[in-house]
Amino acid sequence: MTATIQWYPGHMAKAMRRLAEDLRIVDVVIEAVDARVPGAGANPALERLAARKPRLLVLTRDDLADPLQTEAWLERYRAAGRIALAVHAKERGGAARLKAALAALPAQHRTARAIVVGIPNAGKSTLINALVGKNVARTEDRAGVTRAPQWFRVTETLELIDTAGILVPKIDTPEAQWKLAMIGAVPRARFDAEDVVTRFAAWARERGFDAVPDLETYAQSRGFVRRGNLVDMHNAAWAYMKDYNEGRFGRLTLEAPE
Ligand SMILES: Nc1nc2c(ncn2[C@@H]2O[C@H](COP(=O)(O)OP(=O)(O)OP(=O)(O)O)[C@@H](O)[C@H]2O)c(=O)[nH]1
Ligand SMILES: [Mg+2]
Repeated sequence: MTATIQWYPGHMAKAMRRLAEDLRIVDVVIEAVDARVPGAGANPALERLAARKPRLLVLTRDDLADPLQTEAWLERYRAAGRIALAVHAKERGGAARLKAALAALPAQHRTARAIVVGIPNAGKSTLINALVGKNVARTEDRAGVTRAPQWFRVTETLELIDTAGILVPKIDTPEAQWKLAMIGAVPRARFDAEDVVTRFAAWARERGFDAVPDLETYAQSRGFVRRGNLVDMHNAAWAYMKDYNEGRFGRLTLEAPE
């Protein structure tokens, strides 16, 4: 059950300390946040750790998020004086806009060292690949792919450090918990997929998102039925999450700006 999830594995505490060190030696901070969960998917510790650095906030997975919600979030960031953009990092256009946003930062930061930070699976390594223009950093759709910080040269004048995703030590609400699990930010061994999917489907039903099936219906229709007509809810739940993360139920943002 979600309530018993242990959210903060030991290596994340270590990564957090390492992040504080790395932040000291960089000129620019690129913060990757999944556009579907911009609230719970941000790391509030950055406000303190990176307060004095120029920061670029990148809403990732623009292609999977609701465009109106993304616009609302971007407006909110801009109102707060932050530089923010949304990208589909696997598209050429996304990479170009990201480069333009970096180039538009104050001149002294263009010849620079930049760090890419964010929660697990936010798309940090994919942003690096987009900036470098080839697949130099390993990416995969699960939390905890990048384990140790790694430097990459983007241009003669720009170096980037990719970092391991870090979850906040305490995730306040059950809503934030299932949402972060749903987008793949929580290591798979640390939550119950059936529980997470059930909460997601209930959330979608409340909002009238008809393209989102409940788990039982999904399991039946996708043939997750075992001998004796038993429904294999466990494997169905994992397939369901994968489908959501590939946009099969439409572009759904899980949090609106307050
Ligand atoms: N659809 C879509 N998928 C994306 C986008 N950006 C990244 N991904 C996918 O999201 C998954 C995770 O991306 P990564 O770059 O490995 O994420 P990360 O933040 O480096 O993850 P960790 O190293 O585990 O913390 C990969 O399967 C990427 O292909 C995007 O803009 N759109
Ligand atoms: Mg990574």
